[in-house]
Amino acid sequence: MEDKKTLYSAIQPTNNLTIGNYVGAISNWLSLQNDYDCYYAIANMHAITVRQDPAELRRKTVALLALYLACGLDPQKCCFYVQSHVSAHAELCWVLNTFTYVGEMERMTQFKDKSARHAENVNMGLMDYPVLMAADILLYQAHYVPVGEDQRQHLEIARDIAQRFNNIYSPTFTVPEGLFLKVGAKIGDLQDPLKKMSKSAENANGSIFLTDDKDAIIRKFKRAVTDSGSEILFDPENKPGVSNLLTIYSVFTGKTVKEAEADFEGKGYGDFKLAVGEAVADKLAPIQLEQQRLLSDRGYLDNILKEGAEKAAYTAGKTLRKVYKKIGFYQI
Ligand code: ATP
Ligand code: LTN
Repeated sequence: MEDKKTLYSAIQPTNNLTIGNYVGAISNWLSLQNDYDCYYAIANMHAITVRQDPAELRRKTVALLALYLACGLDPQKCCFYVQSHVSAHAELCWVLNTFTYVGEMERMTQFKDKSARHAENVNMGLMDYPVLMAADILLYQAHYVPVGEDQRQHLEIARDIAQRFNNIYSPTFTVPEGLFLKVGAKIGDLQDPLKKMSKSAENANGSIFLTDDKDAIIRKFKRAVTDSGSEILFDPENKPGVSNLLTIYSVFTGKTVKEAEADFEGKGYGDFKLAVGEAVADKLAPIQLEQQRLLSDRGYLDNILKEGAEKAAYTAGKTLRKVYKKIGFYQI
């Protein structure tokens, strides 16, 4: 047990999750939970970098825990906790800020995107987002961080900050590695497959939410853009729409992309889109039911979060104390 490597990841409790989050993050976590010491956080401190309604943020926080469990993540194997319940995150973030350059943060793609989208509220937190994410990861001495492709740049920064600190003092942080899926690390928007499917996209027809019912799912897949030609082949460069749908189909049915292609040999786009929609709807229906069932047992969920916060605070506290000692914070 003791020699398992540590794995860390988190999702923000903003909006409803999309199948992009499911495929890029949660489906990957599921396959890793048996082999690693896993920490899966609910990143509510990251969420407030864009304005949130307080009641909704509270509701979405427990809903996300219920979703983690409904998807099959096991509280016996994983530590689930809410980021704001462990004060070490904010504390280490402050220290790491002094090892991060303003120019580095200004160059982050997500910062540029989000500042353009929320031009009325380009707050310091939005810019500091990657440093808080580095603090999350480094506090747990995580070896691996399974995330979608869009987080690659943030992970690089976390590695840079860790190495910078280790070089100035002495080895303190494990330098984390990203774990990206070969297939599914970037699910495209159904209306614009070159863009990532996003929780906060303007056009809701491009995203399938995990809360969507079967009718909505089938309708959105039927409207999904495909490519010229009529063959159903995996070729992301020339057929981004079809390849995106094949990826989704393969993850939701557990088939390889080759097997998925074979299922649709000689078939038309109409049949194909319907089959993808049905595969997704069939997989999501029991998850949705289980999430609702879990949400009616708030005591059980709160208990998981309480135990999770205790375990997380213990691990994070050890790293934070080491850091405070190395940088010369007076201890009593
Ligand atoms: P928002 O659109 O509100 O910025 P988001 O959809 O990017 O949010 P996050 O909470 O930022 O969601 O990300 C949660 C996880 O889902 C991360 O690991 C991220 O890389 C992954 N992810 C998000 N979108 C996709 C996608 N389209 N394809 C694959 N993985 C994704
Ligand atoms: N920024 C991440 C969510 C996140 C995260 C983390 C992921 C916050 N802290 C630490 C991995 C490790 C995102 O997916 N948008």
